Amino acid sequence: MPPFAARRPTYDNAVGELTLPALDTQSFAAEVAEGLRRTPRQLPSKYFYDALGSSLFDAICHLPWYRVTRAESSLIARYAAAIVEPFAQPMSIAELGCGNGEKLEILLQASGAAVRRIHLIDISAKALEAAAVRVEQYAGDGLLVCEGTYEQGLARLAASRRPNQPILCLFLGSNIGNFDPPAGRELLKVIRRSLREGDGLLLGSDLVKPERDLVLAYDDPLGVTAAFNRNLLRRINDELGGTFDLDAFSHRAVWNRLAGRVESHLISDRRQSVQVAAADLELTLEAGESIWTESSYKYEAAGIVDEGIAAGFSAAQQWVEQDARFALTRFSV
Ligand code: AVI
Repeated sequence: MPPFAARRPTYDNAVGELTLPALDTQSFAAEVAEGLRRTPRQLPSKYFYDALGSSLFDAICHLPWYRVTRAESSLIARYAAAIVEPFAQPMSIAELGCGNGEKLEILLQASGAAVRRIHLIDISAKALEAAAVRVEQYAGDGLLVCEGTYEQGLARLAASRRPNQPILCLFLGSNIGNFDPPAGRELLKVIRRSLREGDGLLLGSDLVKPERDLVLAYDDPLGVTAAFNRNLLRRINDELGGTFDLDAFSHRAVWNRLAGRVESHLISDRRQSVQVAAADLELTLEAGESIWTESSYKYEAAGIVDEGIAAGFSAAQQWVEQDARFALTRFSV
């Protein structure tokens, strides 16, 4: 029995652990084929997070140049009691894209809130395992783990909620920034529709800051973010029979001021042909041609409040870390 399974005493089998099909090999191959045929060529950033990608992301969060995680953690630690204050207790907490669960643990510890149910939703099995081990002791009434997309996790959350137990939904880490604004708006609406009166949403969003800081955050001198980016090609090679030569691609991060996003690219260092067997794909990349792998949108503090209200939430309270320029916004339903 794997150590994770042995350490899950509060698991509620009535709802069950979910491994949902949205991120299976077939979908991965189809999305890779579709993205690489586009102009400009693209790959979906949600596929960064296999076991190695999740570990590389954890390392990014420790880099001095990537301040998102530290800024958000310090806001949560400082304002934990105020964050949970409007919600009737005992409450449930759900985290969309929980990663390793570190920030959720800070909130649970620092707020002292009476929490019955904890719902963990992530596309990375490795991240879910780490998060479950971290927070299971706080889930008086069971831990529900959903390996799937945000939408799948939200549907499961709505279906399995307990009566008279408000839900605080966490969507942290500036994960909203990996959606383009229309898709981000749509996701906020989906979250709002999954919640009821008395519930809340805690949204963490990175803010616009000087270009130099933004580029360093996504192109660090240690090359960890470059490895995180190239790992997507390694994953395609391993899982889809790709022939990408990892040494022949350079990582590039660009601040697109007009669009309000940092773009991450993999630039082909030379003219080269690549095959991806499972995607039935053969392509030729020119020297200097880019594969656009990620967008990280940056917000203005007031703009985030507007987005939440436009999605149907009511009151908002916001805490801003001015030095790193990061905002935590709590919306009520
Ligand atoms: C997970 N996501 C919000 C991170 C971001 O900032 O866009 C992923 C990341 N990519 C490069 N560094 C971090």
